[in-house]
Amino acid sequence: MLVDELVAIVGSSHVLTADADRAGYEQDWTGRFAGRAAAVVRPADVDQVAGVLDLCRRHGVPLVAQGGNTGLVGGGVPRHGELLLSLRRLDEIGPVDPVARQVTAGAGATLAAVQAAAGAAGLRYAVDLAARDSATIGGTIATNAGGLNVLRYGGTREQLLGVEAVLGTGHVVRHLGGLEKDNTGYHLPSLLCGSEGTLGIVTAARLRLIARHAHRVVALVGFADVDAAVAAVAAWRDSLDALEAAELFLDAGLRLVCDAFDLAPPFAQAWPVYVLVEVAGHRDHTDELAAAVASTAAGDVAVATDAARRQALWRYREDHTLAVNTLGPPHKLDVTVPHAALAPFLAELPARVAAVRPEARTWLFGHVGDGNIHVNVTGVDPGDEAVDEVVLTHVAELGGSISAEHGIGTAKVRWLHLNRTPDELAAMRAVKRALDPDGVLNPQALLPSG
Ligand code: 2HG
Ligand code: ZN
Repeated sequence: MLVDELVAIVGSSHVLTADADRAGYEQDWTGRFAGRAAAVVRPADVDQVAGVLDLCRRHGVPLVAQGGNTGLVGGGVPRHGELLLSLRRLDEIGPVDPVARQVTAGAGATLAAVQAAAGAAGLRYAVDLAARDSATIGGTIATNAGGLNVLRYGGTREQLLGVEAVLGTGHVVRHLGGLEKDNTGYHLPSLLCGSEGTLGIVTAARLRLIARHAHRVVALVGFADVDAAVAAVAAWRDSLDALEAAELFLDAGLRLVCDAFDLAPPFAQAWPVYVLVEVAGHRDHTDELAAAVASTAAGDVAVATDAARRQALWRYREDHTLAVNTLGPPHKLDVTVPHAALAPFLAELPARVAAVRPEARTWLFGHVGDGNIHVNVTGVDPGDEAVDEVVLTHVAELGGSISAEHGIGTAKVRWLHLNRTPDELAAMRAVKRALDPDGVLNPQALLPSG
């Protein structure tokens, strides 16, 4: 009956019920989180999304929204038999307004497609991340995705001038005028951004674009230890106004990437810690970057200005996710650590993990410029949460965040209380009840039941 009603809304070719058709939507990219969807439905526009949501409310059917299925916290797959609503068909990108520097993109447009549209108009979209070819605008809004350039431009929320969304109440809100200054009440885009599909389903967004810089330089720098690397990044954050990214990885991760993808290592000598730093501007910042690197305790340095060589250096960092997954589904603990605690955190964490699971391997990499470390742990069963408990508790004790940029999803619900007070959780539940009164929107994600 549900399927018949879905077919009436979106047409039979967009309601997937056969196992083979549904499989790609039912399991997350890492292989850690999976479920069996009631069905997969692929609406074409906001009216069809509203129709599906209305159906879910009438029948009390829970619903999980999905974009490119690149989420890493089990928030976009039907782990509890929900209806899976894929937004990928809503992939239209409107004309770029080069004067206001804005574009309207459908929820299903990929980050790469938005970047290409912005690029064709001589502009750029500030949010960039390794999964750019699959990750969608809707998914990045749902999770308030961060990525590589947060230290200069902020995360997704900072780029969001307006959204179109179907709320759990059934109301369609649409505020896509793109006025930079617009203090006319509650800022629903900010509320929906990071709400992980629990309050409404974003169907389109008005995005701020930024200037495309003519000069871009990447340096990969080896360091003898994490103290030296973290101190160097702090110095660069102060001295380099054109700093776009500061990424860290360790020697073991580099070797894993080189082995997995048959890459030559960057230097003849191995260094315990590597930092990749990128600057970009309307003028050439190469000399400034070289001077900034020389003034730290840097070891070997590789500098790249042309696109191919820059990309080759980035691969050592960006391919960590793919390389780690060759070892089996990892536990992904995406955390922020206060800058002052970063060096001891990185140095001591593997031992803390080994104390509870000696067979585990800990991989540390991430956006060190904004304190965001991607703790990946392999060699532990997907359902064994002992390591998650140790790492997240430790991060909270340090004053850090248990989710820097991936969200809470279903994976971290039981630890949300480490970062949020009972009063904050009560306020969030009140918002949830107001905007999703029937409790159909991603009910297992984000908020612990109160
Ligand atoms: C990245 O920064 C992504 O590459 C994925 O956020 C991180 O694989 C991860 O843990
Ligand atoms: Zn990341």
